[in-house]
Amino acid sequence: MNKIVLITGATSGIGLACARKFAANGDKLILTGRNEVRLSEIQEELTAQGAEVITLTFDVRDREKATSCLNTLPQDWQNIDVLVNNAGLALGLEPEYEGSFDDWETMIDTNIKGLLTMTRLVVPGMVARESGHIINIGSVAGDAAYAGGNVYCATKAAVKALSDGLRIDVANTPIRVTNLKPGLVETNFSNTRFHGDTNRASNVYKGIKPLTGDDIADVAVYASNAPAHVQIAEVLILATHQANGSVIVRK
Ligand code: NDP
Ligand code: 8X3
Repeated sequence: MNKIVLITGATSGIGLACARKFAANGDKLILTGRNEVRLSEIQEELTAQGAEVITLTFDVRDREKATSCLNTLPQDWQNIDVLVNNAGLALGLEPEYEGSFDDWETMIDTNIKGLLTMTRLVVPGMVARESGHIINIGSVAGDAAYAGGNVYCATKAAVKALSDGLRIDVANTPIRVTNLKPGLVETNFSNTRFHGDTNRASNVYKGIKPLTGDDIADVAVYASNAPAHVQIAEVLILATHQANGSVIVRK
């Protein structure tokens, strides 16, 4: 309780749901994202409910800006207890041999390198304080590739490898590392994937009751609240009629 929680990509979907759930849990929030106006609106919403919130506007791909923003944190906000590496995206669903170089670069730079940047910037303080928790938002997509998922799936497989690697690297400390692997969650994810084609995006969730951002945020808060000797290492969270990244039964 009353931890300092930094969430990347807090302006939408799972990140926003985490902001609301951690705030309701009594935690202090550092909300980061690219959309300054949206961040201010969310800050206003949560402070009206009694939460303490700081916002930082940066793109996780911009290492220098991320570094300088973190350096602006007041002294008593620098001891980040929980890092939620959530910012991420999928772009396209083309076969690997037809994919867009630009889309690949954006996914790799955001989902892998952005996550690594945040980890590199925040975790040394946790190690020095011998306290902390990193919650990475991986995906069922990281367990096995699905048709057209190729590069996105590879980035989420990387999130699993980086979570597992970090867990080994901090095993001699009280720091915990959690990889949350959601399946179908209805957010802005598919709109982004299909470059704003809302019809195509809504078809992704047709005939199945998808997960919500809140469903994932509940697990993140649970992992954070678990007793210090309990490390929720990995959780796969699927919609009930989804069996894996490829098998989705629509009715
Ligand atoms: P949304 O599109 O709703 O939210 C994505 C968030 O990430 C937005 O706040 C977005 O900001 C932010 N973001 C994207 N790129 C950057 C960047 N370069 N720098 C900073 N912020 C960035 O999707 P979700 O909430 O669904 O996605 C959140 C995470 O969950 C992602 O890592 C995704 O891969 C993962 N995930 C999603 C699933 C799903 O089915 N929805 C399932 C499994 C995992 P902006 O608005 O500025 O783009
Ligand atoms: C998002 C879930 O199955 O669309 O990671 O890849 S999926």
